[in-house]
Amino acid sequence: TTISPLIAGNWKMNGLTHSLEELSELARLLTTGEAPRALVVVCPPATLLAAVAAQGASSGILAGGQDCHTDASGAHTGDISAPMLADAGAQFVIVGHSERRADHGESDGDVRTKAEAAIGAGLKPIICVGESEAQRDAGEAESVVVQQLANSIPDAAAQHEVIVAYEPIWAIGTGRTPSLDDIRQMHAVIRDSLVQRFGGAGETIRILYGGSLKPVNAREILAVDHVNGGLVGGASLLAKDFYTIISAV
Ligand code: G2H
Repeated sequence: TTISPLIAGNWKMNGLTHSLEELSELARLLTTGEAPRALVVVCPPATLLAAVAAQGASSGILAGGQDCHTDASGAHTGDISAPMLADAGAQFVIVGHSERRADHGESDGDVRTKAEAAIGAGLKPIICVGESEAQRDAGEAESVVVQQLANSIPDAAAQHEVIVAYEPIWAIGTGRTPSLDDIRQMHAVIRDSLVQRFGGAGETIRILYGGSLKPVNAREILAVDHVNGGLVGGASLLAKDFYTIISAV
């Protein structure tokens, strides 16, 4: 099965109005250079989502949210629902990023419910999993990730498009990445677990790598078996760097 690659930028809590100039530059690079092989997604802070969706449309840049509430609407001050993200022009939403799991105590069950809410609103959830450094050192990385997959991915993934992002927590924003063999091994384990649960549909789910993906390491990491693209944090903030990563696919 060939899966079309996807590169998503996660701006996290970075980005003011002037950041849209980087988006314009990315659009210029994407439309003047060779057409990218990868689908390109930008997940800005919610304040910029509608602008990114509108401005990205002409260059094929798709917009995504960084989180959504489990409910569609209601008395949840400060939260944003999946239908709101869709209304603002998003087609994707990241759920269960390790920073959400850590900062907001989100459990696998919460992540699964958010992914269901996303699917219900017509969004494609990018469901994040990944082990901590202590778990890797204890030899538990694979069992932890398999457990997170089992509990964070909704059954609806058999009929609806979902994306998995493997982000080892110790590689996030640290400049450290797992070895190519470790990435190959983990992505194979993730693929097996998706196929075991979802059969043929599990063969087609994209598995992204995330964690200190940069222009200097993108080409080799994105070439690893069952790495179907990347989730890029820091290096997605500069158009030039993000474009280099997109072009490395
Ligand atoms: C991992 C990644 C994007 P960074 O969180 O989600 O961030 O590329 O900065 O490590």
